[in-house]
Amino acid sequence: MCGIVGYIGTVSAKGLLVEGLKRLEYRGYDSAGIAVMGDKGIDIERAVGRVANLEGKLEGRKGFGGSLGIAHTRWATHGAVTETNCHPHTDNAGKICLVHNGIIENYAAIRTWLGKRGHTFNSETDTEALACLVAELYDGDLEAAGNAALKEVTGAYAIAVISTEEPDVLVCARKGGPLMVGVGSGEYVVASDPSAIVAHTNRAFALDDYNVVRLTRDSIRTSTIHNKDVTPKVMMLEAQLEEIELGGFDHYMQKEIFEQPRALRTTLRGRIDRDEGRIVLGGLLNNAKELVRARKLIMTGQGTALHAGMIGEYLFEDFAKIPTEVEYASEFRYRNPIVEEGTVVCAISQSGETADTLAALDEAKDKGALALGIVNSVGSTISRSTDAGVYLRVGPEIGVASTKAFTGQVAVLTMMSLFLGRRRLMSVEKCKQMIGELEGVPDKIELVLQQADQIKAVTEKHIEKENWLFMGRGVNYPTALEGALKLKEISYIHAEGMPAAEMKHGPIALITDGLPAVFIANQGAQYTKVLANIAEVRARGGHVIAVATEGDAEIKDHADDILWVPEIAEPLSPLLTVVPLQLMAYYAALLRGHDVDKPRNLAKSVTVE
Ligand code: UD2
Ligand code: GLU
Ligand code: MG
Repeated sequence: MCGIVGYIGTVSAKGLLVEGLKRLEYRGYDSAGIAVMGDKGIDIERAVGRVANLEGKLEGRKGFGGSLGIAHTRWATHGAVTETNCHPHTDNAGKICLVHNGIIENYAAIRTWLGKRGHTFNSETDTEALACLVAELYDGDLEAAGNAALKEVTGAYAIAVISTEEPDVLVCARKGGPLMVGVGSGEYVVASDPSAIVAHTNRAFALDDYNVVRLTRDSIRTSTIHNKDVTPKVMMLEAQLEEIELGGFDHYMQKEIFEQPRALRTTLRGRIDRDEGRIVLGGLLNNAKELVRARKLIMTGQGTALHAGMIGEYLFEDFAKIPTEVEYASEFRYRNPIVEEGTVVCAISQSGETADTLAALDEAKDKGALALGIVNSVGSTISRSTDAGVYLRVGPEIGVASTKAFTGQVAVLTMMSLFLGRRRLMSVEKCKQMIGELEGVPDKIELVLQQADQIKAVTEKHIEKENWLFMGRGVNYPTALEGALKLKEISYIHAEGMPAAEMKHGPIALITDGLPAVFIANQGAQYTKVLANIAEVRARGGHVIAVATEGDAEIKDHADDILWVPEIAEPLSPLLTVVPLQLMAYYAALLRGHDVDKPRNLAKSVTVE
């Protein structure tokens, strides 16, 4: 996930590209860079941090007067957030210059092949390998070299590339990553989404997968990477800028809930070996031996990340049979915890900057634990402070209430527990079965999302109620906590989550007529126990909203409202059951008129203890 802008035309490219980057910054914001074709080669500037940092660096610089250029805002997947890893990337000779959105999956093989042909690499990125590959295959025609290179590449990408050998040509291509071409008079603007285009022209077309466009100031050719001509459908862009950045959604939280299927496919991509029934986590390989011998795991985090860790506890104990505990990072840090030999601490954080979690990590490391990170933001402080870890790859999360990072964390914890389980006691068959279930999750989430209107209607029925309860058992007890947290965070409705059996030990006193009680009542080992807990609530006038498995006829006699999720193996079910709860919280905030993306008193990344 990142933003690409390219320009070829008659005016100076610099200002236009920086302006475009600012519009695309929401797509990725760990670093930014720009390249402009000059008389004596390509002018390049790159900076870690926001686009404003790049702008600052450009102020003092000469050059950058050209009217052909490319630019990029990065959300790192391969290599830390450093200036060396920033795009644009060039080949050794500085002949080819390229920006890239996405992942080149076979980049390691490409690098090895290029290494034998004398190429060297400065960065850790997959992108630099592609720049060098284009250079290696270049024979006087940038478009042809691009096509030849892309035929060798697996993965998802959008790219824009220029060459000193053809200073009046811009070539762009896509497979998987979005790319639009704005058609002006004597100028073209390409960008990851229309927000960077509409300021210049409202005529544009979207590039299709495996298509390449070659642009000069007075010509345009669109073709497939196999060199067959394509006639693009140029359309008029009418939407408002703000709308475009959200890609048709009203809020980032809504967008992030709905993009979970795609985000999780990226989380899983390349990490599953179906034939062998194994999980391949490159980030853990160096420590595999230590992990297999681990005697105890401690999951730590705060808020939503802690809830993901609680699900992790079930998974690690079930699949890998490793004793696991979960601790609020803030508590772990200050109670002088006992860390025995063979303890592995897993720090979970979307931003990788959570101060409490970082402090817990330092404490654990001081006491000799192996430290793992489960982090979204590449190169963040926590990812750098850990011995090893696994990145979520769900793309930047902007909505303050975490949604896709939560499912990303649970998916990574699932993979980690299978990774270890298979190396310990788990049979190939069982592991294969769970891998199959995990691969089916993105499609099943899509089915849940299709019920959004119905979930909204159920939420609306209870929107006046000031107190809600969320209950579940087993692996869905943390899901109940997460459902309650989401509702609190953005709708400001008081909600409590708890293990369903705990209710009768006190909270049952709260149940009054019509109190909304959300039960995670999907099919699983404790289903009949959940039904009994439901009966206790209904007997006292509570209104039961059940999250249940499609095809469950029995639940209809027990619940007032039902939100359906597809059937799935129980240990993986939180990945589905949490989705209706995320939507309920979203609609509750909306119906109460709150600012969903900027809830009061909350910040996206909590960097104070
Ligand atoms: C990694 C690399 C990728 C490529 C691939 C080769 C990155 C971001 N990814 O992808 O470029 O080299 O391996 O197989 O560079 N890590 C931590 N703490 C954390 C998260 C990650 O130390 O909180 C480490 C992890 O141990 C690994 C690296 O960061 O060394 C990248 O982790 P990953 O999950 O991206 O690993 P992988 O194999 O998918
Ligand atoms: N894989 C590339 C990198 O890590 C591009 C990431 C992006 O889409 O921003 O640099
Ligand atoms: Mg335990």
